[in-house]
Amino acid sequence: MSSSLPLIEQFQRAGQAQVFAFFDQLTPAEQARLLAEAGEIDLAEVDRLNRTLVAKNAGAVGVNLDGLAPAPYELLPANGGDAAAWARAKTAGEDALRAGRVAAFTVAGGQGTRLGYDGPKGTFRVTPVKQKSLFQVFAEKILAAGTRYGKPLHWFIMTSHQNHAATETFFTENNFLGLDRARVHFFRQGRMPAVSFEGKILLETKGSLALSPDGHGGSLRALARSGALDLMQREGIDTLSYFQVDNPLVRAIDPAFIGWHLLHRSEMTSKMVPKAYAEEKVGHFCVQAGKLIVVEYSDLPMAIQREVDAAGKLRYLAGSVAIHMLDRDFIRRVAAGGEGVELPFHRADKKIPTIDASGNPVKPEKANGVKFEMFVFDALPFAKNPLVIEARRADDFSPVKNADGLDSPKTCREDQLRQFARWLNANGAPLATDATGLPAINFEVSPLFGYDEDSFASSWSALTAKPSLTDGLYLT
Ligand code: UD2
Repeated sequence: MSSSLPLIEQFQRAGQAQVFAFFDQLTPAEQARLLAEAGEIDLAEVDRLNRTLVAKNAGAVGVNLDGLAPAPYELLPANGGDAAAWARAKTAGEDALRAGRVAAFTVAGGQGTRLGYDGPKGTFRVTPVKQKSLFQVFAEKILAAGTRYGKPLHWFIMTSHQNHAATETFFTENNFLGLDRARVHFFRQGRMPAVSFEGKILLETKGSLALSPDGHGGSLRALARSGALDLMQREGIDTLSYFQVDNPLVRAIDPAFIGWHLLHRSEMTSKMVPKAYAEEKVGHFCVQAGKLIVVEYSDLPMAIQREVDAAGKLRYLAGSVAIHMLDRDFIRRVAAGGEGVELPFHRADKKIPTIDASGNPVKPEKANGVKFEMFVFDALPFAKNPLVIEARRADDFSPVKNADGLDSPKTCREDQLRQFARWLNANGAPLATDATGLPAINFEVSPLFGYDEDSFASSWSALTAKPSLTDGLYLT
């Protein structure tokens, strides 16, 4: 116990003595656990966040809107972009894939709370016929791209303390979804303590802290800490294709995106899709003081989100759909911090299960404290030559976030069907659809058959006997 005194004293001196209020009532094992959790906490960081984000005089929480303007982006050729430049980018991306310079990276630390799903979100089933999980869809895209370019890809998956073991078990039980297990790498993101509105670190029980994942921005630190960056370096990988676990439509490995990033010598490149409507809940690519930034929907006043130009088009049209290309050495630089390069934390007021002064559990009905999270897009202003390119929503973005309504399993399934139908129609196999492009039949294309227009076209043209397009068809 004597060796633990300094830690307890540090908490007392930092005004956080409540963390150990019940210490004497705990068993030795519980004491050890609490000390281990407390040892994870950077008290100076908590103190700084309390002063800057939590204290009553912390000033206006939120972003400074001075001099904010919409960010420029590379238009798709179909919308007036430079077709030759896109073709050059695609070739450069394909060369990088053949050279094994690219790895896939999925942030999968969040829980499917809004979806009402109990389990790692990546294990949620999304495809129309085979009911494949999100992880299965990504695995097959990564496998197929590796085969196409003759270099199997590495896949990094960031988990959280809550779902790490369950995620690993899922992969083990499912034979790594057909991938070589030596190329699939899991690592846990960091945690941050929640604090009360008075800045006191909250206990979840007498012997444990209220800890939560440090946000997807924590992925940059976690990539460094886990040794993933060193592994990339050893393997000759300098580019990471970043996407979220909730979006099965994503072009996980997109040669043109990779090529734009490399040819532009960009340290971080992002995809935008034009916002579908002003209130859509995505971040906005903006420029401010010469820097590219993303302003989250919750931080941009609705009046600004609704501004239109002379042609009636939304001014802040460029929606961030959380798809990025990251340079390995840039990640290392941001993870190391210092020299003004530091991802900021954001404050989120939440209902945090805790205990009262007598140690009884409290299930709050309204927000009782603050969680701190970092966002990966906050790295953009630190990147050299950052770039935004346009993506087609129909080919890159249909997340599963809510149980019903927008961004639900139903909308995502329908968007997958629309994509499969488009690929068939583009290859001379006409499939009747409604006005939104939704086919009348339920069918599925395995990413192993086609994971984008090009790969689908190659596989389809190689089929000597074309299948009949009927309900339940599964192309693999
Ligand atoms: C995110 C973006 C939003 C838009 C949208 C697109 C933020 C703040 N907002 O909104 O601008 O791009 O996505 O779908 O990012 N995750 C972790 N660890 C964490 C927190 C999240 O791994 O600590 C992962 C999570 O598993 C998921 C992704 O990050 O893959 C997004 O998390 P979210 O569901 O909280 O993001 P959302 O929908 O608020």
